[in-house]
Amino acid sequence: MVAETVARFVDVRVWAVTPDSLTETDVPAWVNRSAPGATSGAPPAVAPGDRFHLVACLEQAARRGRAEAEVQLDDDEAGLLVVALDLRPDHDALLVMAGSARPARAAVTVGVDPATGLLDQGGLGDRLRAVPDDRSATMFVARLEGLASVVRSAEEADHVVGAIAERLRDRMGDRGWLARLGVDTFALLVTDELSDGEGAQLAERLREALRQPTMLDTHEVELGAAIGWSQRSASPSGLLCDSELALHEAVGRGPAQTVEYDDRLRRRVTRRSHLRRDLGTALARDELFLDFQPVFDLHEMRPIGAEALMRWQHPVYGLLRPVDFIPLAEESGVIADLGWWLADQAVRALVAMSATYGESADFFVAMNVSGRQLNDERLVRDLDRVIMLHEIEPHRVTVELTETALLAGDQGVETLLRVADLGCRVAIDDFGAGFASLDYLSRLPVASVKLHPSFVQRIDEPRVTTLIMAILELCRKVGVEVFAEGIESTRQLKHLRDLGVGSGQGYVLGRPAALDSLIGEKAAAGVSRPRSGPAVLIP
Ligand code: G
Ligand code: G
Ligand code: MN
Repeated sequence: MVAETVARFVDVRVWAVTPDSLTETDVPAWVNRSAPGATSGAPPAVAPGDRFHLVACLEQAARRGRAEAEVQLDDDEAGLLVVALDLRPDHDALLVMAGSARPARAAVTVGVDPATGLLDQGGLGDRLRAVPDDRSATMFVARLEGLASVVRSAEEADHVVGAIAERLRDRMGDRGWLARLGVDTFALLVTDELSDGEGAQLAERLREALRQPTMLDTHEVELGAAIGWSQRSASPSGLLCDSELALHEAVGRGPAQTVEYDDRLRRRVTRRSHLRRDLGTALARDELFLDFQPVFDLHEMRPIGAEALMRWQHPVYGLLRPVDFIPLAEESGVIADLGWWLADQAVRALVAMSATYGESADFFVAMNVSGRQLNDERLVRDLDRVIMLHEIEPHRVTVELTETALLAGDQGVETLLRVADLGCRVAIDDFGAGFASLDYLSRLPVASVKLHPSFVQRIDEPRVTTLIMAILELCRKVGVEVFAEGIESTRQLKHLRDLGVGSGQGYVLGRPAALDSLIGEKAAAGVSRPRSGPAVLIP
């Protein structure tokens, strides 16, 4: 970094190097030997060909004791730069430090974050490269949470970050090199050998130091932090990448998380990025299909409908379930592009199943929609078209959504009203798991709720039984149907029936399965089927 910087400039002059005891062989004649800040005549320019030599000499000097140098760099674009180099023997390389008092057209410091005086990314990179191969290195990267929501201006942000940096220096400065990598991101590079568990402790200390309240105007602000950290990796730049990857993971896991890097994490992240990449073409390659889980009338014990559950037969990773790819499809927006396909497949299956299960004109199909789809006008349009195309009655299509889907945007309620206007049914999935379920019952055109499976799992607990009864009563009064989900035993089934739960689904009644295995290959013709592929997951 120093070498690159020095080489970049048009005119390099070394104003001073201390200590004075350095000899001509340490630092050749192009150095003005007077102390930093002296005003004697300008030193000669260092010829471009000599600049790497200069850097080598300065490094050499630093090996023998702490040295400081002021280097003037004349840049075509930026004008005159004066940087002070702080050279320390224990780190075996150059560190470019804070600015100098020497007047210059533009005083810029290299390697240091001007707002906090901590190292910047370049400075940290220098330190990192200077760590000998046989020396241990641990990198912590911490990101403040919610800085943007507590400050109202760049000045306030600088004030808060400055105060936090000050505390970091006080509390952690003795443990290693501190840097600021972005507006709200700090790093700590430790080059001592850490004992078992010490890394995690340091991460905690770092979080504590960051979390201390800062006065802002008349009130205190306290910020949490996400932390990623990593020990020695194959290359110095790898260490920073690894800890940033761990930080990214920590941020994704929720507030105030700490994640230590390991190779499995990288494999997972790699897998995720492959899946995100491949999602775009999964449909065109015919890799997506729907499984269907029958929904039963619990009293008459006959199927009254089916829930469509998306699957992805990935050419490398094998059969994937929605948890593996739906969140990615939502992030990338691809989920909204799948809307037509999903609705069309679900309704085709509905038609095929009705032919098999026969008599009931009310047999329904339920499809899950995500928050992204609720914020996309195509959902209503696609449903409308698919219903017309296959000439089915709209109430035979149920749109299932979770609370999270509703929280994803403000267009959701509007969309659901239009879905209900079409005549489709709206069901709230995982009912009772969230905190706003009752609010939705009052505001949305809800036809049914699907009890969260935990109610069924814990149905033997008296409080849970009471809760289910209360929900049934409540829903009956507002005309909302109640479905049970995750029914796994006949005992649970009987209990639910006794309580008066009319319909439900679960492994004991029928597992999600490909359409042709439910109704036979012939009847299922016209609906996408799983193609054979690796059944085993390749990590
Ligand atoms: O059986 P399973 O692991 O398939 O389903 C897990 C969850 O994935 C279900 O609770 C459902 O909410 C979600 N899911 C399944 N299929 C779809 C789909 O087509 N779209 C969306 N948005 N979610 C789905
Ligand atoms: O959309 P929803 O989250 O309700 O999707 C239902 C999910 O529950 C699917 O992943 C399905 O595979 C799963 N599932 C269906 N029946 C059972 C069951 O009886 N037990 C368990 N553990 N999971 C089930
Ligand atoms: Mn569902």
